[in-house]
Amino acid sequence: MKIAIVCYPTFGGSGVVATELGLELARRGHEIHFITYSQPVRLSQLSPNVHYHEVNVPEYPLFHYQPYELALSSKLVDMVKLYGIELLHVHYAIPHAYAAYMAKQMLKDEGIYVPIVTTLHGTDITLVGSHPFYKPAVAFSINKSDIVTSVSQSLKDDTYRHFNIRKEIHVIPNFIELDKNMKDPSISCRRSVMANENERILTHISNFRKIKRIPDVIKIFNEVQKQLPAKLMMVGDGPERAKAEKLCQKYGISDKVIFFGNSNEIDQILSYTDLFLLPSETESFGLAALEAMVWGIPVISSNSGGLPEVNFDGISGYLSDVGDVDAMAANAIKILGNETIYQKFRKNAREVASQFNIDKILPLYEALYEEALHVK
Ligand code: GMT
Repeated sequence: MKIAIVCYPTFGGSGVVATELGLELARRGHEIHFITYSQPVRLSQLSPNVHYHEVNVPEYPLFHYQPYELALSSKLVDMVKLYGIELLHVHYAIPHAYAAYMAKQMLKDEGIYVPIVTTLHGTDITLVGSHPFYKPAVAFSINKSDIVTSVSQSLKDDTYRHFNIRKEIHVIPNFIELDKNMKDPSISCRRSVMANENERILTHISNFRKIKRIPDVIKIFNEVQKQLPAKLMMVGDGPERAKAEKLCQKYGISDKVIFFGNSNEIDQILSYTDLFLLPSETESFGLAALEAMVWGIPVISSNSGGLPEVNFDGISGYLSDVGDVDAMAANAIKILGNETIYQKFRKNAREVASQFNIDKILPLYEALYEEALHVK
């Protein structure tokens, strides 16, 4: 199939999922066209079946806001015509599903039919999309998509709760490539650079937005490091970072916490991590937790949104109520404080992660693509 993938190219989970999906589809022989405003972060190597088309939005002083949707829908029309693209798979409803619908209508006018598959990722529904300023347009574009998927049952339920959706929503969980990380020869253990031999390494990875509850990460770590020697790796960047750095100063633990900023060395950092922290207010899925679990890293998370669908309580880690820092710290110490328990959680985390292997998930998308091509 010739498939266009539209996504946010930045460090967000939706862009990562879209990119990894496109790359795997290309490996399986599909022709993939990434269409977005800059090269997706994980799209470092272009393979024979992968194309990347940049959406340019010309700056014009009259426009207070540059019209990205317009530029994107025009680009989609041009690329469909030029490459004979058969299907548009858009990740994140805003504004991608909306722009895809416009492109579809323009193409229809020229006698070209191209179906739309929309994947909902979370904040497009729970945070931004349900805002009254966007809600009618988001509901409209979901209803006008030919196929709609969501990355968890929890997000599916939220979507039906927030919007008047008449379409069936198919749950297709996010995925990982179980063996890819392990095979990467560039990954060598540089644990000693980060921590002493006797110190446990805890890691948090996110975009440091309020919804991630970054102060909770610091508070949990502060409690843990009082009980056992430990270091905290903070990976990512965003509005809550400065607050987190101040909190570390306040607790007198600045020398035990490393702020990496956005990093392309996630796998390296995870390769020497002992425990992953994700105390978010909500997560539609929690891809970062899954990426940690592949490395056999137990996860301490909140029990909100889709997290219980990824991190299994008492098996791959522990889940607690949002904001219950004490319980999260106690669970972290329980896992890290006993080697036998710790090894059991490590094994379980990897086993749970294997349920999300790309081999199992990708055919679900392919089946829906086939269905979309036949709905006309
Ligand atoms: O977590 C974010 O703020 C980024 C956001 C995104 O759109 O990239 O992540 C969402 O999509 C990811 C991939 O499907 C999910 O793993 C995240 O849980 C989800 N974030 C939220 O629901 C807050």
